[in-house]
Amino acid sequence: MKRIFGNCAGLKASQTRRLENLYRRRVPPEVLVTPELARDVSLLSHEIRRQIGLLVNRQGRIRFVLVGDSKKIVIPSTTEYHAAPGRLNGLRCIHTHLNNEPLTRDDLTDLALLRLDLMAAIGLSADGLPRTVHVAHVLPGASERLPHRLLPPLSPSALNIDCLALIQALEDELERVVTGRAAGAPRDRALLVSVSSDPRRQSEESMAELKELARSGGIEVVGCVIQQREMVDHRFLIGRGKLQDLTIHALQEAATIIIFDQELNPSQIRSITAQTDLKVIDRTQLILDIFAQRARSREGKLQVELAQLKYLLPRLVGKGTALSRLAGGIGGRGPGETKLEVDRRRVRRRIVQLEGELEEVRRHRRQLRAKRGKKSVPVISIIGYTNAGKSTLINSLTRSRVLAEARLFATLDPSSRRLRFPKDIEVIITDTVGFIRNLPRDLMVAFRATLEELESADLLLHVVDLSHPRFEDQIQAVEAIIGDLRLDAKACLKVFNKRDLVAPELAENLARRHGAVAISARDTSTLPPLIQRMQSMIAALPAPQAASSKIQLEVPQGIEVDTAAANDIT
Ligand SMILES: Nc1nc2c(ncn2[C@@H]2O[C@H](COP(=O)(O)OP(=O)(O)OP(=O)(O)O)[C@@H](O)[C@H]2O)c(=O)[nH]1
Ligand SMILES: [Mg+2]
Repeated sequence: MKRIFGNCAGLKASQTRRLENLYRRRVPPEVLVTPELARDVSLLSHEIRRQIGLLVNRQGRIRFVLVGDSKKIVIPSTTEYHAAPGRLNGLRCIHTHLNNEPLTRDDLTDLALLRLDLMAAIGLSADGLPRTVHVAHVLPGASERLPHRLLPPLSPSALNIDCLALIQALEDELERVVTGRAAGAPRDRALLVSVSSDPRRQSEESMAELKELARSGGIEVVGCVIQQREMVDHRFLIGRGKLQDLTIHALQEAATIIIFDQELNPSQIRSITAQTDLKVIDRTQLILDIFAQRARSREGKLQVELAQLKYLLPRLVGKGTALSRLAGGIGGRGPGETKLEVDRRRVRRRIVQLEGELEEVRRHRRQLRAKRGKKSVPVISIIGYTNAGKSTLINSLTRSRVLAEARLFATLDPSSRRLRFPKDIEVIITDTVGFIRNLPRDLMVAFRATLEELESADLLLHVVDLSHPRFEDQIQAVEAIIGDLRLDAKACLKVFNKRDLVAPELAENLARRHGAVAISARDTSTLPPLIQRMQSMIAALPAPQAASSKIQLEVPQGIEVDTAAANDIT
């Protein structure tokens, strides 16, 4: 005996039996519903004053019999009929409308959200017989909010529309739209969402950065939604209605992932995933995933994996699709090189193991630093917001080729170069991972080995992208992190980069106001004033560094950087 879904309370035994018997009926696959079945369902629905619904598969079998109330019907979550991207879910819904109403907004929302093959309402006449049949189907590639098309109302005697052919045509069209939009690339297509009570401008700027992050992560951004709310819905973060709109928006754009600008807690991720049926991640996870893509050295990989596992651990509860989506991250990349273990116990064990290995790395690095310290070669560390031009600068200074790219977090692994100032002054200059506003805590902790390198710096070069509209906020974000790392007592020189993109007087004024040197890292002819400042700052350092390095203060003509020594020393 098959179960009846919905509101059966108060029905007579004979009525329940008639409902159950509906499971035995068959519908020829090519017709919407037979006139006899339409009539029987209508009369029963009229008798119990409740809507009755049938979910029929493509073989014409009735898979679900539903009972609602006089106004609506609720479709159970048909997880076994999950629609793959570019497909429909294989079920058509045929239900009764007691007063011959047309399809409602709820009906059309169900059609789109559940990706039903078709949605039909049999409108009843006053005597309970079928009067008009309203049919709608999804409309592939539509751009309005509810992507559907209503067919002209059908008479109950003319229900032999060729459903299968129609459904097949729809699927072909859907698939064409999806693959057409995805241009054959298996890249993730993201809808970006920001929900906050911040001022609009702030949300927009933050969204712009999220977009850059997504782009750097190899994700195609198909839409951005900013919602400002006084009160934030704790379960979904975003209001229910808005979430439904979002789901439909995502369907239309064939999005595969939703990325939130705000940090989501584990239960928010789960409920939004369940509701939208899409991969859901937040800004933190996006950054972690980018790091995972970029890490090249063993140390970098260990650190990223540790950060990812620490982020995931509290989010690992139960099993199911939400979990596997969570673990997948962007493009299904697991942490580091190893496939993510979703078993919490194993995750914990792995965390302990990684921490041990990283401790080993740190010890090794401490020894190296100690050795370097004895030789007393001054160390200059380049720091700054991601994409400020740090790697470009080290390349220009040392004529080497550290990867520099117009994407966020191009550099993860630190690299050091020898740099010889004019007249034999030698320093070590290091390039390192870029900073970002709200750097995820787990990352800060995991990257301790890398960041500790900064402790041995004698001078920090804080590179700033002067052409960025929010460069002052970026300076602040970097200074906050320097404070967190307890490096604020170190000598620090601000380097205002990309001055070629800014009006010359403005660059000079800003630099003067901030005590910075304005340069263009791409253009070596702009570097001499910087080299001069670095030299004098190194010279001014307290002993023993300054004493033991052969610093020359005067700048010789035609400053040249020793290229022979520009070799990687790590
Ligand atoms: N116009 C202009 N572009 C620059 C200048 N310096 C760097 N860039 C560009 O800015 C982008 C980022 O440069 P990178 O050197 O990779 O920046 P980074 O600070 O190392 O970035 P991450 O390693 O990602 O944190 C690249 O496309 C560079 O070509 C400059 O002086 N002028
Ligand atoms: Mg870099």
